[in-house]
Amino acid sequence: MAGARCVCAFAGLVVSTTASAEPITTSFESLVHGEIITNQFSDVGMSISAENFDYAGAKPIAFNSNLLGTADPDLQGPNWAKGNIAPGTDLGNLIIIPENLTDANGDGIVDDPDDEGARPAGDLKFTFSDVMTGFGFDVVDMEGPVREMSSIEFLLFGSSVATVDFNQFVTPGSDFYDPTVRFGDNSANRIAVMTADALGISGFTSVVIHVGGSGAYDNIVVIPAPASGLMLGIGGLAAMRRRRR
Ligand SMILES: [Ca+2]
Ligand SMILES: [Ca+2]
Ligand SMILES: [Ca+2]
Ligand SMILES: [Ca+2]
Repeated sequence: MAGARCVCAFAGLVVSTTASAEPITTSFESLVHGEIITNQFSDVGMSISAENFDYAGAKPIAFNSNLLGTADPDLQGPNWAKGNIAPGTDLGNLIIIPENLTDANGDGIVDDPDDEGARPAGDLKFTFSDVMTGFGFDVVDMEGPVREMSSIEFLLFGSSVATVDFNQFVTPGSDFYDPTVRFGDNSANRIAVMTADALGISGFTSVVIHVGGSGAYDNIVVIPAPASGLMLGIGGLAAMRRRRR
C-alpha cells in the first residue's frame, strides 16, 4: 500500500506542473544538415510532415543556417538582412520543404538541401498528440506575404477551426499585427505565440503552414492545453480522498 500512496502523491505533484501548460520550444538542433524528419520529435508529442506541390514524396528536412556555400544563400545566417530577429542571432538548424531528396552517397542524409521556391511551395504540417492552445514560430527568408500568400491553418481533430494569413503580421489593425516584423530576402522573424483565445477557438491538434514560396521555419513553440493536467488532477484528488477514508 505504501507504493500506491507514493503513486498518488506523484499524481498530485504532476497537477501543479502540467496544469501551468508551459510552452514547449523545438529548435531542431539535434538534427544535421539534410536530415529527413520522421519521428525525431515524438518525445514532445509532435510529428512533422510536408507536401511539395511540385515534388511528390517530399519530406521536411533540416537546413543548417550556419553553413556557407549552401544551395540557398538566402537561408544562411546569422547576419540576417532584416526582420525582428537581430543580426548575429544563431538559429542553427531550420526546417524546410525540400525541392529534392537526392542522396547520391547513400548516407541517408540529403546531400544538398534547398527549399522549394515555387509559389506556392507546399504545406508544412505539425500534428500533436494532445490538444494545444498556442503556437508560435520563426520564419526565415519569407520574401513577401502579399506575393507569396502564405497562411497558417489550425485544425482540431481534422476540422479546420481558424486560419491566419501572413499578411496579418504586417498589416496595422489586424489581430496579429506585429510592427517589428519585416519580411524580405534573407529576413528572419519571430512570430509571437498565437493563443487559442486570440484565435477564438478552444484549441487545436494540428497546424498547417501553407507555404506560399521559399522559406524556412524554426523554434516551433506550442502550449499544451491544461486539460491533461486537469484529468490527472481529478484522478489525484480522487486517490487522495480514497486514501483519507
Ligand atoms: Ca534552430
Ligand atoms: Ca547523402
Ligand atoms: Ca531555394
Ligand atoms: Ca529568398
